[in-house]
Amino acid sequence: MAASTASRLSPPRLHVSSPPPHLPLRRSRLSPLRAAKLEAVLSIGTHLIPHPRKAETGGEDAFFVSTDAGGVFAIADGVSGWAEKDVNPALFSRELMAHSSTFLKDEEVNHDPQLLLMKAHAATTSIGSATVIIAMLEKTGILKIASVGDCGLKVIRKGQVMFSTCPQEHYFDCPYQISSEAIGQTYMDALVCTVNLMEGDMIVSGSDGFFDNIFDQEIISVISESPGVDEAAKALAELARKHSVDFYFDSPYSMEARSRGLDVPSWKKVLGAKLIGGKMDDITVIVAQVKEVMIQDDEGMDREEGQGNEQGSAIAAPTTEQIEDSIAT
Ligand SMILES: [Mn+2]
Repeated sequence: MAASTASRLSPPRLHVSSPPPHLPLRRSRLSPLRAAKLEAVLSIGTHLIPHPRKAETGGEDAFFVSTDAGGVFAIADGVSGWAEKDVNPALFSRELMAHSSTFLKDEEVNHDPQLLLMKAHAATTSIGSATVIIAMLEKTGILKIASVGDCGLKVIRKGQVMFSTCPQEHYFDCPYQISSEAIGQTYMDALVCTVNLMEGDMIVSGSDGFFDNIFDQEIISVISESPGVDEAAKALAELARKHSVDFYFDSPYSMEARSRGLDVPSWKKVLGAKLIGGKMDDITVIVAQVKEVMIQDDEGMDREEGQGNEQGSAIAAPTTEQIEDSIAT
């Protein structure tokens, strides 16, 4: 990416209500009849490792990826408390992702992740609730995000985190959630933002089970050592899983718990005990790299082919291989 695109280095802006400006990523103006233009696309890798005790059922996280526009991905994390009411928490998150995938090309959605969330939520019939994040890349390089709860997304540029979403919660361990019940949140409660991306930027998104068990510096290090997005997603998920079952790892989760005043009983503290450890949970990681591809723009007509993004649209529960991974390790 040319240094002349320094304007896109400006910090991400919160999206309020007006539509984001559609700045061209970079455009060749050699010929009005047969111009070539550059479009931004995502190369996406995913990995899901269920909670160790939920390996057989695949856990309660769900996600999907699509090549629609410049690339789309989403994660939903079924709230596990529903199991106490004899409701399978995976049903709601999986249905929310299935509907999100279905409504991607809906005219009213119009490539707006918040409206996609509205439609997908309205279509659900399962009982339950889920945290959710949806991210869509426009071909101009603008990433649009809608998130309810504590799934997260970070953008890494040149070895530094240059953007990070903030979790939404009612209180510690009780995130905002899209729900089958009126008491839950809706698309109107979503954190909505846009980020201008550059070629080479890496997006790392995940469920809380990922970000509760890994530090930014570890993410940056794994990303820099991985040959591709698939390998990066797998390596990140496996590192977070390793930390999640480590009673002695001082995880982001345990640090956050202490900062909220949670602690071991005082008689244990006298003996030197400290509230530490990872947090066992389903772990979903999506890694996406921003690439520019040259599109022949004949007579001003946009073409969809030749995006260089080989992935089709897919809704995912964990693969058998991933479940076996989590059992074996
Ligand atoms: Mn979770």
